Amino acid sequence: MKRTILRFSKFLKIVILITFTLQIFTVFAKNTPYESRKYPHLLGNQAVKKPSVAGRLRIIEKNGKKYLADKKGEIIQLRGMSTHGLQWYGDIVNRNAFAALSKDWGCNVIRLAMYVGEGGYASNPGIKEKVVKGIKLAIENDMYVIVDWHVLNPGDPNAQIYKRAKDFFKEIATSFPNDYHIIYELCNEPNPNEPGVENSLDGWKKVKAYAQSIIKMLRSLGNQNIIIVGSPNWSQRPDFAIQDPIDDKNVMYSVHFYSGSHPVGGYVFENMKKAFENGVPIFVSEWGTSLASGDGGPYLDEADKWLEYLNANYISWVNWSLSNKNETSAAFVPYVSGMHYATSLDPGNDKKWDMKELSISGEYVRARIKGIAYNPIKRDKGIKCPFKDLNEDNIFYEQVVKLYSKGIIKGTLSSKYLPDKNITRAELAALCVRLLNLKIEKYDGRFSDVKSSDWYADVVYTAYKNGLFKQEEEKKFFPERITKREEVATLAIEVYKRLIGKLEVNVDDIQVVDEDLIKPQYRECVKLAVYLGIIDLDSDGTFAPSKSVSRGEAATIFYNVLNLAGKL
Ligand code: IDC
Repeated sequence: MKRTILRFSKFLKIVILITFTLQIFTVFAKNTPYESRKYPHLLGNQAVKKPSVAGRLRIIEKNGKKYLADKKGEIIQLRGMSTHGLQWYGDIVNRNAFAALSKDWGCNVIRLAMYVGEGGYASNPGIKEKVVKGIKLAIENDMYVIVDWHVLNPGDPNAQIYKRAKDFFKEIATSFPNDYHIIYELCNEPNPNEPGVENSLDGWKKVKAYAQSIIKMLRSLGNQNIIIVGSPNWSQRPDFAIQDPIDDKNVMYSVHFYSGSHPVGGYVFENMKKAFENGVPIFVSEWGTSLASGDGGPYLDEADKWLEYLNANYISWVNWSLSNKNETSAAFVPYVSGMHYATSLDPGNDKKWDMKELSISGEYVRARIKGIAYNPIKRDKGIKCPFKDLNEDNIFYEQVVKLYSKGIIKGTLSSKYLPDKNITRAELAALCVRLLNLKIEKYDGRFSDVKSSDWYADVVYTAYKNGLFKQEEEKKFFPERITKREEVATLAIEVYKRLIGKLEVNVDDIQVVDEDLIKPQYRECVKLAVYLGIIDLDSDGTFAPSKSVSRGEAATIFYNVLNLAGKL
């Protein structure tokens, strides 16, 4: 009996031990961020040292590869943010923002993107003061600072518009003689835009000639700072420097990528890897979580893959951008009509930005700079369906609530959405104006059938002013008229085009059974809308162009438009 009890208690002990161990494992697995299992180099930031510790930067060689190193010759990694164009989002250059970026975000570098074209330095040389202030604030806040001469359009850094480059760099270098915080980036992105440089060794030679003359000037002033040089095809060809490098021991070559357009293993990545493995010092001075347009996405999984490689190889990186523009790559929440205000680029005295003020991209990049796990805050929550006549079973529910959450559909007095009611021209005007975030224009009373007191007076006028609707009669808008499928399809394509910039699709091969019934002026857009999946054909392949469109269907159509444009 005693032996059985003994044996039993031993058995019990083992069971308890196993259960306990299993529990520890599950707790551990639950608390282990996915990064440490998939991408071990995304966590931690040991090599991200501040200038007060790391001092003057230089390039060192180790096993045939070149790395950025601190004053002791130890490898260092810079991680930080780039401003957007200073001529547009220059308000970011303020004391509170720089303090927050350094302390709360853990940046040890900031990049000042000084456009030359597009209203930048060439036409507005006063913008230089933003750069000077930015340098001072970066130094005060213990960050390195990249002075970026933002060559973008045109693409040849030797083009006439960039003629003051050397003078500009000379002025900065004389104002801050050999200050080790500063890194000079001589040409953001050489590219083929006229007058441009081609993506070839010849194109590289033009960039190199431009860079060499500025480097020579800087070195003759006794400046030893790190200098970053761009390469053809929007700084995607650092590999040209394998065979044809610039003769200077502190020059690095930039690589720019956008994770939605440039996958790991693709062209840009492979060019970078080849260059790096062949002893070219690489600096990723601009990358984004979006498509190359700056919008769409975000593509965070692909960004993880890139950063894993960069961190594992101590390649420095800087993310685009510190703005509250309504584009995915922007780090701060933008103004969205009816939904939220834009985040201020000044977080306030001794404050930092709240997570809710950061965009998805901003929140993600902050975690990656700090090297902490990315645990996104919940967004879009708390938005309950305000319409009593729409429950989750309704086929339009998801689309209507999503558009409501984005401020595109507003609540109604009756708290009903009336999904089956036909949509009117005025209601469509309101949808499109909000969807495109157009500035609301005050109605001037021009239409005999629109009174200033009508709820839609201003949106109808705004839509008219922005050319969204074709006018049949000069003095009438027909606000209460219901719209046909062919008209809505055409409007949807117009809105889509404005969201993405351009649209090139050949509609010749697209089949619609009742094509002859579509009015000629709508035919192309209807086919496009069908092709893009914005609006569906019936199961028999007909489009039924003259049928009306319900409010639920309209919500779905414009939901599709937003989704396709990467703006949901
Ligand atoms: C983009 C901005 C966008 C602006 C556009 C043109 O995000 O708001 O309208 O420039 O000025 C780059 C450029 C950088 C681009 C960015 C995204 O260096 O200026 O910013 N990008 O398109 N290279 C690849 C992508």
